[in-house]
Amino acid sequence: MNPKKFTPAFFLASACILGPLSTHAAEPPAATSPAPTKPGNPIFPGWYADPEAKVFGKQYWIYPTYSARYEEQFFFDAFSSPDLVHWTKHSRIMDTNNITWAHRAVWAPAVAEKDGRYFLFFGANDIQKNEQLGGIGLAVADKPEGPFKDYLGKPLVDRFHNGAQPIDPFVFHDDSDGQDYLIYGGWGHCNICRLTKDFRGFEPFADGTTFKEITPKGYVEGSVMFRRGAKYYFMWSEGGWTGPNYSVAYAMADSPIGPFTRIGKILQQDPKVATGAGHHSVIKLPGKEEYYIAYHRRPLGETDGNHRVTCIDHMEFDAQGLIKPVKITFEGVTAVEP
Ligand code: FUB
Repeated sequence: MNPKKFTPAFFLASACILGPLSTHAAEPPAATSPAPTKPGNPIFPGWYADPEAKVFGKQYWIYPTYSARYEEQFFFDAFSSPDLVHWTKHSRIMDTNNITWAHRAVWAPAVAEKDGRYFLFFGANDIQKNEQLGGIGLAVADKPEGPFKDYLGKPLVDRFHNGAQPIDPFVFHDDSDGQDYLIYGGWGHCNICRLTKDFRGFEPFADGTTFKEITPKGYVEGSVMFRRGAKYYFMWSEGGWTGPNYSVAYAMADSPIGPFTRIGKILQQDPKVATGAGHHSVIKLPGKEEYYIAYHRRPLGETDGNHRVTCIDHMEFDAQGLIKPVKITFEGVTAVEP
């Protein structure tokens, strides 16, 4: 399917309107309208959650979960932008037609570029116990827009370790030593694993463990890690994802394996803007100390747990390196090239 472009005027007009999945765009702006410089939140139409935001070359990419009934979650769409304002939809970059073991609840992608290829980690099937088929899978493509095909022919993580449901993968590349880590886990437990160079499996830590638990207090799911200076920031979602209190908290440590002590919440609902703000990712502008947070939230007054929309706002640090509470907005951010 051809990519579909979205104009910011649509979002400025509709940002405050509560409604179901929108498939129709507003009239294009008149020729005399000033060029829009902000996308408004949400940044594109549709029910999309768990946004994984990346910069690949001169493009921003967002890989979200299609937020619907589990049986309808058998594919991923992606969105690209040159400036965080104008977004193009890439439909069905991966679907379970070519992932034999995955059939439902395809969730929360994480995408990593390695040696010119793009690896998409995802959760599938929402397994409840080890006897079920599913877990965290891996697909690969030659381009960020796919098409992504099964890489392993089976899940990469196919069972519970340390109580962690195998969902919500995140790939952390530590540029201090070149090691790639898979960090993942639902049901209140988080594991970190050292990925092998070919991403086909794991190699143990020095102490012999492969699935190392790093769960901080309050952790529910949706892990994110990045390094800023010498500090490792670990972020996660708290609360129930269908409710208003879903939120994001964080910790800092001197190593990717912690120990991580919860510092506080930095993203949550705002009664004037939206509820259930959580499951995020972080964009850093290459070469600059400028950060953005991509996250999902629920429109005010909405009670359907699946009505989650993708938004971007600024994320800032104080002089001590602590993350300041994020102000969630309808306006979004100003156009900026990566
Ligand atoms: O979107 C499905 C699930 O909801 C994700 O895996 C969780 O993190 C929550 O956002």
